Formats: sequence, structure tokens, C-alpha cells
Amino acid sequence: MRIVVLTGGIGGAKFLVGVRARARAIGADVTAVVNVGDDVRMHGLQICPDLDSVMYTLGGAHDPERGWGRVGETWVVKEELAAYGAEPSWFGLGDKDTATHLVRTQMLTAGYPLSAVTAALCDRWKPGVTMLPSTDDRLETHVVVDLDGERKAIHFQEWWVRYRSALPTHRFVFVGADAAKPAPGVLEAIAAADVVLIAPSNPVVSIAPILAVAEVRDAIAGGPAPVIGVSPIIGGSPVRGMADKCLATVGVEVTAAGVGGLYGARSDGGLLDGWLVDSSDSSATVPGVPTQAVPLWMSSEAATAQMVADALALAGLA
Ligand code: FO1
Repeated sequence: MRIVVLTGGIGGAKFLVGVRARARAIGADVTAVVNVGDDVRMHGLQICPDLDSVMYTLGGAHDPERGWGRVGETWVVKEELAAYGAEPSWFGLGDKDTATHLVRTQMLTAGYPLSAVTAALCDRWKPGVTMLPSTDDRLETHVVVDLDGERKAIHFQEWWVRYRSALPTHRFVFVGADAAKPAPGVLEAIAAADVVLIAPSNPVVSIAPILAVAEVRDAIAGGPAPVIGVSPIIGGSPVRGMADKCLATVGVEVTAAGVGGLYGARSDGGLLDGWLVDSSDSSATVPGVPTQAVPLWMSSEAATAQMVADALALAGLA
């Protein structure tokens, strides 16, 4: 069996740990198509937060408290940059993390595409799933806000890390999406998949930028594999992060049903063949989409693996 997962953010990385566990139990293989909209160039280094979250989490090196970056991290480089007054000082560059960015930036500068860089980094971390960026092209999430008395677009990282999403926010723009092509292997993985899972990631800034690559969305919507989404909203609020702020900005109700409706039923030109919601949202319905209520708290690898088993069952698979 071949499983493809659309993922981004910290929750998406955690979900992938369960997908890997379930895949090992049933002898399936997993391809993660990972969001690149959070990627940002800082201090001359190319930083890929969602790719690194998946790589570190599945590589057993992530910091479980912080959610992002490395466990046992130190911050000497960050302090030295601040001592020079080098901006941005609001973004946390860890020393161990900086080595990843140095290797990635050096390879990108040498002309390797992001997908090849990611594969090279995974030689060390051995995540146990195939990791593909959604695209090798530039695609960045920018946020249109009111700031210093004017309306302007700032990078997602500045919106989230510097301003904690606490600005008047008008819309999200996926810069470069129109020209972006799927990374090598993405369309092939989707075409060969027995199931496509949408991780319980932020639907607006983690999943939407993946679907903004038109050929990726078309391959999923028009592909043979059933598409099962997992709700990132439990009992009316996101488990962590800023999905509520993002959903409010795009005018979607912060509920399991609201997000299911955002992805839409495949029969209606949307994506979903099934929608997994938490037991506390058992009354949630999405027109045209079979919905199942199961425990969605990723409280352990086993609990997450069970969610994945439930999603596969909803797809009519093992
Ligand atoms: N998140 C923060 O809240 N503060 C930070 O200083 C920060 C630094 C950082 C550095 C590298 C990296 O890969 C992720 C980092 N994140 C930080 C997390 C990041 O902003 C988000 O987790 C991702 O963009 C996913 O939402």
C-alpha cells in the first residue's frame, strides 16, 4: 500500500510519526508532500521550517516542548548576531539548526533543487518516509496586515514569530504559487497512491499553499486515490498554533465542519472522500463527505497510529 500525506507545521510532523508507525505495521510506504510556504531567507540562510519539523521529528531530534527546532539546542550564534545588531533579532536561530541551514544554503547556491537538498539532509536523519517539498520553486506565504498606519504584506514568519499574528490581518498570499511546479516525484507519488491523507495541519497556511500549486491540487482532486482529511480543529479550537486566526481571516468557521467544508467534497469539485473529526465533534457534518468521529488527540505515537488506521478504514483500506 502507498500512502501520500499532505503536511505542514508542528502538528503535521507529529501526525506523520503515527502514519509511519501504522505504515510499518501494515507494510505500507509513505511519501510526505511538505509545505514550503513558511520558507524564509534570514541572515543569508534558507530556512525551511516545515521540512525541518518533519525531518527532525521523524529523525528523533526535535524539541518536544518548543515544537520546532532541535532538542538540546544552544543559541550562541543568535546572541552573537544580536551583539552585532544584525536583524532580524526576533527569529530564533539555534546553533544546531544553523548547521542544517548552512548545508542547505550551500547546496542551493551550488544549484541543487530543494528536493535534492532535502534528500541529502535525510541521508543523515533517516525519517523513514520519503520527504518531498511541494515544489522546488519559490513559494512563500505573505500576510497582508495593517502595520504602522499602512496596509502592507509581510512574510508569514514575521507575522507569526515577530507579531504572534496579533495584527489586523486581511489575507494570505502565496507568492510564486502561479508559476510553481510540483517537485520531482510529487505527481508520481499522488498517481501511484492508494490513499492521500491531509494531515491535521493548519488548513490556511500549511495545506492551502500545497494546494496552491495547481498541478498538485488537480492531481489529488482528479486522482484515483481516496482523499481522507483529519480535522485540525477539536471542540471548536485548534490544538496549537494559530489556525483559528487564519480561519477567521479567510472567513471560515473555526469548527471541524468548517474546515471540512473548506476542503470540500470531491463530488462538489473539492477534495474529500472522507473527513475524520474528534469524538467531541461527532455532530459535525460536511455536505457530500462521509464523516467519522474518533479520538483525534495525538497523545502518543500509538494514539496517532490509531487515528491513521481509522483514516485508512474510512478510505476502505486495511
Ligand atoms: N517559531 C517561533 O515561535 N519563534 C521562533 O523564533 C522560531 C524560529 C524558528 C527557526 C527555525 C525553524 O525551522 C522554525 C522556527 N520557528 C519559530 C517555528 C516556525 O515559525 C513555525 O513553526 C513554522 O513556520 C510552522 O508553523
